[in-house]
Amino acid sequence: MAKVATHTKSGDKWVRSACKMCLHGCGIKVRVKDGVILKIEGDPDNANNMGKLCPKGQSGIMRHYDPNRIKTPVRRTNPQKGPGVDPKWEPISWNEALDIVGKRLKKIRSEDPRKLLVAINDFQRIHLWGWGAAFGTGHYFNTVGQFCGAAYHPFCGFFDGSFACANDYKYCNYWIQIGGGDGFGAHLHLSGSIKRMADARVNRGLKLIGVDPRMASYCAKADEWVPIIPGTDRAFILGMVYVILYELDRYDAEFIKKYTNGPYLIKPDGRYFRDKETQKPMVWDSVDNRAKVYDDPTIKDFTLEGYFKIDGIKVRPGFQVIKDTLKDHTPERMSKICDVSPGTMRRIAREFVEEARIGSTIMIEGKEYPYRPAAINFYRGAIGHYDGTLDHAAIKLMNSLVGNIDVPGGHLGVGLDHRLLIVEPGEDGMLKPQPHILHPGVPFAYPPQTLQMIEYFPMGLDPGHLVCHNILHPEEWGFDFKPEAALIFHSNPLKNINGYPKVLEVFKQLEFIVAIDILANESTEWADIILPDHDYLESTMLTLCEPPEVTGHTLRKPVVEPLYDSRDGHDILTDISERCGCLNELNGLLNFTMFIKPEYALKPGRKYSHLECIDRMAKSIYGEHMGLKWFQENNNAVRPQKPEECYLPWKGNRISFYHEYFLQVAEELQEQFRAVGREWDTSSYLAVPVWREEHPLHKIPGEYDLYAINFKAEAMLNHCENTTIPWIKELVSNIPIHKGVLINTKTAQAKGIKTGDRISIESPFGKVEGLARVIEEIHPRVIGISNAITRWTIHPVERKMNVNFNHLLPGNLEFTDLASGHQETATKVRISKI
Ligand SMILES: Nc1nc2c(c(=O)[nH]1)N[C@H]1C(S)=C(S)[C@@H](COP(=O)(O)OP(=O)(O)OC[C@H]3O[C@@H](n4cnc5c(=O)[nH]c(N)nc54)[C@H](O)[C@@H]3O)O[C@H]1N2
Ligand SMILES: Nc1nc2c(c(=O)[nH]1)N[C@H]1C(S)=C(S)[C@@H](COP(=O)(O)OP(=O)(O)OC[C@H]3O[C@@H](n4cnc5c(=O)[nH]c(N)nc54)[C@H](O)[C@@H]3O)O[C@H]1N2
Ligand code: SF4
Ligand SMILES: [Mo]
Repeated sequence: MAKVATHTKSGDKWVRSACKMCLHGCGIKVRVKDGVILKIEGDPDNANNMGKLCPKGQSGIMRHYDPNRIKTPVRRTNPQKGPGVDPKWEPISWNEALDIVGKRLKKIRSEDPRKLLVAINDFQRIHLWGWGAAFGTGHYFNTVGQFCGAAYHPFCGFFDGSFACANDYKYCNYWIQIGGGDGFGAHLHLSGSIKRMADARVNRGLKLIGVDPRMASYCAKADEWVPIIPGTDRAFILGMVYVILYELDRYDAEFIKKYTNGPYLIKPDGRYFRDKETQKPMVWDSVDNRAKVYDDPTIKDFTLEGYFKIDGIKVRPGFQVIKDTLKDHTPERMSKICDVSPGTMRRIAREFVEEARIGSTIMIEGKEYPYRPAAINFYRGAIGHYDGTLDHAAIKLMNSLVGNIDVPGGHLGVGLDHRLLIVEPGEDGMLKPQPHILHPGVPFAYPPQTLQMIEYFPMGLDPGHLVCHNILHPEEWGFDFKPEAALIFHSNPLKNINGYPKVLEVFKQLEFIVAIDILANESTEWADIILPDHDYLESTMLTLCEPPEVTGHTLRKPVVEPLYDSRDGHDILTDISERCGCLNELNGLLNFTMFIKPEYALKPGRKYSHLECIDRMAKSIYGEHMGLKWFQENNNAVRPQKPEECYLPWKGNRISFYHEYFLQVAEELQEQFRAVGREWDTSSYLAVPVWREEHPLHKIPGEYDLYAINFKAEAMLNHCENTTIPWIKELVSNIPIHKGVLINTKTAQAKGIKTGDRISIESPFGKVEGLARVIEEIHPRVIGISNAITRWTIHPVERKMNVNFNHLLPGNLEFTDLASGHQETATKVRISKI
């Protein structure tokens, strides 16, 4: 690859750094002349994005020079607060601002730290997310997790020690994509994945099937678009699993026997049948025709199918349990739920199995691996639902059936960071479940200490959408405190948490809000004090966040001097910590969250700058010679993952095929609730994913005749926080899907609605208004709302279309996946012309 020139002939320079216009930190080179940024391009010497840069990355220059940036610390002078109310901020000095914040938070900390809500969300500074724990509070006041990853990350960690997952761009030939923009519009490392996907399609003719209620960009470019009813993807998948098990009878038996617990014998109660003496799970050896412990070296063949009676107990292999459980999930029955025809399910299932080439192998760097070039990829749309854990489990099941998990061409685990997949031996010959890669699991407590009740989601991520409900209804779970202040850092809870009326009420009740941001947004507009952060072109951080295919950090570094009187957000938080008396706790936290080794550990009683912390982090990960200075000179340590890092990485431990572990966790949870005399529904903690009729989305009364979905999976959008950038505004203003509420032609005709009509959209939980946009490319029973029309901030560039989707969602426990904390992200609505 060509080396990036650091100086051009004219004397101006190109500086290498990392992008932060979304979380993924692509390598960039920035042209700077006389201290002014002229252009941002992708860095061809960064193996992550290979010189590519998406529209968001291109537009960073306009974010940097946005005249509306917060330029100094400011204090609110308008005591009135509300959506669109001018805060009348006045500049104050850093010392004064920090003193006000420090004094207020110190008081709260000494009285009851749980009275502070914390919303810290910067994915490129994940090490700061736990700051609340250092302060003494565990509340998670936002929705990162429950809107997108709650039914995703913990399950990935449980399943194969990963944090995320993606199909293998290098070898996959048949790619089913469900409710996620990978390779086209969003999700993991867009700039690189677009290139990888394009290469796969052009060079290998990769076939793509897109499954989405609307024709998202990945569906428009796919070989086939399968429109589907929201929240029913599991029915579609299980219909195909039925075809594989009962009609095609073709699956990768060798993979299931060798690498999973599919052959472990299961008792009628769903739990492992164990050897009396050793307590090890047993399997059936079909050659010797008897049960043996799973690791008995004399096993000649692991049985997957059949029924056995041992000591009077009826047992069957996990595989057989799955097969039996799904015997009524016929394509005909599933079709009635998801509205995909049985014929389509049968055809796609057949193609999938054929393309998976079960039994074939491939040589990579001298080692032979199974070769399974067909896989299902997915994200938020597929699993962002009540029972999202079961949605995820169904997809993993179909992938596992063809043996494509973590093998060339298949469905690969993606790590959160340089640790890649966390592979440790667990119990019973299994890989150790790692559901808590973001932060350690929170022990059971009653009453709960966190307003999101993470104590009750041992296999989940913080359901931040429960915070506001619990503040407003403390009696339901016995909360004996009331938050009075919030610290908001790189976050927009008022805009992003569902159940908007509840969130609004909480904002009204908060007495004091401090924000660390670069701009005003719907939430920071309510702040009493704003402390301006440097932006990404002025600051330093080592970044690496859920990269498919590669690993290694890239250094973000200042390419110009800060434009204004801002400071690095990390240092601001350190100063606040010192003033409110939790500096030692912060240092302890950072040692853990920045992977700092004992020899570089931050010590109590001292303040460390973010640069010192980054230096210690780099040395801890890469060795003494690769500290901050090395990265300042060399920019990145990104390299392709080695085959042994991503293929068959489990070091002899089996992965879960039959999820006995979930039954175990549910039993423990039930015991804990029984002990405190409360009830909790664990009926969705299942070892086998099934379609469950008790889905509150589909039970919303028939007068709400349409489903409503929301999407952000478009290359130019980062959530929608960047619609305040003129280039992005221009782009979205010219693309029809961001011009109004998407309604199918037939549906619009039946309701007498035309493009441009003002319509009301009403769910059982809230009502909004918007302009209709009539299109063909959406399921007739669904309306679609782009995130780009959902905002109302005071920023002068924003379009303020304010079709606030989160107003339509309930923000409560009833619409929450109790196995993961994921909220139901779709709803049902009725619409009418105004
Ligand atoms: N470009 C870009 N990349 C991003 C982000 C970004 O904002 N922009 N954000 C990052 C973050 S935090 C996240 S969470 C991810 C989000 O990445 P994605 O999951 O890709 O994004 P979404 O747009 O939320 O949802 C994806 C798709 O799901 C569809 N969908 C909605 N409901 C359903 C359903 O019930 N079934 C099916 N099959 N599809 C459904 C929507 O129409 C949409 O096309 O991307 C990350 N990367
Ligand atoms: N309706 C609806 N709601 C959603 C979603 C959806 O698809 N639809 N998606 C959900 C998902 S998946 C997620 S992850 C969450 C995301 O929720 P948030 O994490 O709240 O995400 P953003 O809206 O990107 O808000 C981040 C804010 O950070 C600020 N910011 C930007 N750059 C910097 C910086 O350099 N320093 C500092 N200090 N601040 C900065 C900006 O003001 C921006 O508004 O939202 C969820 N909410
Ligand atoms: S994918 Fe994200 S990090 Fe990469 S260029 Fe685009 S906005 Fe920047
Ligand atoms: Mo997200």
